[in-house]
Amino acid sequence: MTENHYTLPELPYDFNALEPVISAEIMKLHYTKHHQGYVTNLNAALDKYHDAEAKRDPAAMIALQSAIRFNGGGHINHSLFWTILAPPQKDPQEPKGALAEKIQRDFGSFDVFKEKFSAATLGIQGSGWGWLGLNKGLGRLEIAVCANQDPLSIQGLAPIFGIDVWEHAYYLQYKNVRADYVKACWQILHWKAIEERFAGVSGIA
Ligand code: MN3
Repeated sequence: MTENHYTLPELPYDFNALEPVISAEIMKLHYTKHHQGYVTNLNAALDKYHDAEAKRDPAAMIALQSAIRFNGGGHINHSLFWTILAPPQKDPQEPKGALAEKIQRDFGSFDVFKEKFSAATLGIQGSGWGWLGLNKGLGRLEIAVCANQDPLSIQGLAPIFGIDVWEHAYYLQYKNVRADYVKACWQILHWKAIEERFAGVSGIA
């Protein structure tokens, strides 16, 4: 069944590319240990799931669901995360075009959005992710938080960008000060890539 196995996506930059905001040490561990772990464990859980399915063993299939949710979510979230980050810019960057207009319409201004997103993300108890997502039904952007590795899609939102606030994402550098990490992350958001995600998800360019 190896032909169906997930693999670690290529990191679009070097481990040190996001310094000084995220150290090369954190990036290397995050990508080669944590993300790789989700991929390895997802593949193992899916192999067992396929066996259980072939044996028509629903109890075994149900028992595997939490591993698939956790590791599958971890793979989905990190695969997206690497693509929405870019080397820090000297000047503060903001989204442009259709995404900028939509943020202004749905939150009042970019600054208000930034404040609300940061507050929600900082407020996550334990491990999780802060997200900007598109509610396609209502046609509006929403800020949401997910526990553990739950993907945003289970809340009915299409992910535009997210910030990983698991301690593995910042502790080696920021210790317990999640607020400093989240604040610094605004310097490494790859707005062009995020604008493209928004255009792809919303159909608005
Ligand atoms: Mn992580």
